[in-house]
Amino acid sequence: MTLEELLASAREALDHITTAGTEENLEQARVKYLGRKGLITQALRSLGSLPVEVRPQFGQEANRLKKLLEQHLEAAQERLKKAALAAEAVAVLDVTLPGRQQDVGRLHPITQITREICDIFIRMGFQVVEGPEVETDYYNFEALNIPKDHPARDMQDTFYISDNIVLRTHTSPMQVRVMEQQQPPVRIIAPGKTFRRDSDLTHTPMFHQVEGLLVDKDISFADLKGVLTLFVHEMFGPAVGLRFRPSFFPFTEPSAEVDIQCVICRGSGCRVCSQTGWLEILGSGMVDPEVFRFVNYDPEVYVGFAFGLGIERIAMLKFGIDDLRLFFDNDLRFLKQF
Ligand code: 2U9
Repeated sequence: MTLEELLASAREALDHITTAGTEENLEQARVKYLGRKGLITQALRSLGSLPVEVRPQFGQEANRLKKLLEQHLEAAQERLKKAALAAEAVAVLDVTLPGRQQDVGRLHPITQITREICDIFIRMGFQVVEGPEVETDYYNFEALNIPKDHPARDMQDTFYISDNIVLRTHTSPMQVRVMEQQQPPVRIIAPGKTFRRDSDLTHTPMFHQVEGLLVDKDISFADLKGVLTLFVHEMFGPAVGLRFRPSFFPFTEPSAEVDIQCVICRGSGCRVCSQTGWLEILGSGMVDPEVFRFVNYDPEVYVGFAFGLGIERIAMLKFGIDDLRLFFDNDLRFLKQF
């Protein structure tokens, strides 16, 4: 092959490469000129059969042209790939169609209220702890001073997984678990799902609680009243009155239930408060020394108070919802209002 022939081949190759309309055409051009048996490749191979005096120039020229063609080939490949993608996009994407509206989700009202409650206690220095919903009999009952034959076990109508495993009936097992792990001071709240075999207008088999526990030296009932009063005022407003009523729980002694002035009628009496003007929203008390013995806290040194509240009830009062079951029907027309 002469130098002229080589240049003619290269020109022809360049023409094919730059005008190739499809990736297939381009591949044909590559094989024809730059493939193993391609014209340019052959030219380089035939170098040995050329007269010695023309070899260097021919070799140099052939290599330069090979590189040049390879560059053009690469550019053409890129161009055709982009064009193919664009063509595909046009085929599937009609940019004149109106956009699809993206639905924005929101937090379930129970989640919103749980966070609001937790935030109030976090500001008072409490830590949030979460744990298992399936519990042992020991953590759910025994360690909370509720032995096997205790009537409180009936009160709580439990879902049993086996003789010793239950769905927790309150979040109190978490407080026991934390006390097993650390010495006082303890300042925790335990939010979460709880389960009881109960299903009617005012009870669902699954519901939510927040329970709190504070253990330290020199804690008195006045601290309990202070913390819970602040909580009520943060949650329902500083003008809402509250009262502490004696009560009983197996794990606290003395115990008190907390009522707030009815948020619907402001205390004058209505259907929601059964004409009493008061709504029960919290249970509380000083931790029974028996409970401390289970976790090896010295009851002569440490004192504590605990409390519990039902989140659904708080949410119903805050949002003015009159049917508990609405929370769990999953009806977006209801949920979208919060
Ligand atoms: C430990 C010690 C004491 C948690 C408490 C209540 C009172 C209470 C109810 C409120 C409405 C449950 O959801 S509800 O039905 N709870 O009245 N809970 S004191 O006392 C504890 C917890 C853990 C170790």
